[in-house]
Amino acid sequence: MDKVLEILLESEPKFDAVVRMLFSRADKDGNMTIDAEEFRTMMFSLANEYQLPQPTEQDVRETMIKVDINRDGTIDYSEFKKFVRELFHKLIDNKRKASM
Ligand SMILES: [Ca+2]
Ligand SMILES: [Ca+2]
Repeated sequence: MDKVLEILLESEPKFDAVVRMLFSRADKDGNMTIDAEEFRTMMFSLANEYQLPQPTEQDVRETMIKVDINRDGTIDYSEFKKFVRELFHKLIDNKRKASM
């Protein structure tokens, strides 16, 4: 799986396609922003999908604050893209550490 993530990070069009897919999946009401509740749902489903430890409610709140760069209380596409990039880097690092 880490190889797939590395390939995605190397290819901007591929990465963008994945970010778009994740964004539209997280944006349940389709208003092109991810609010706190949508973000929370997404954090839990990502943890399931990538076999990560389930985040706590506090993790979710703290992550939301970090991701919401302009502090308008919602996550827009560019904020989301930065978040996914960091998340993928973190997943790759975790994998590397686990295999050492
Ligand atoms: Ca929304
Ligand atoms: Ca924002």
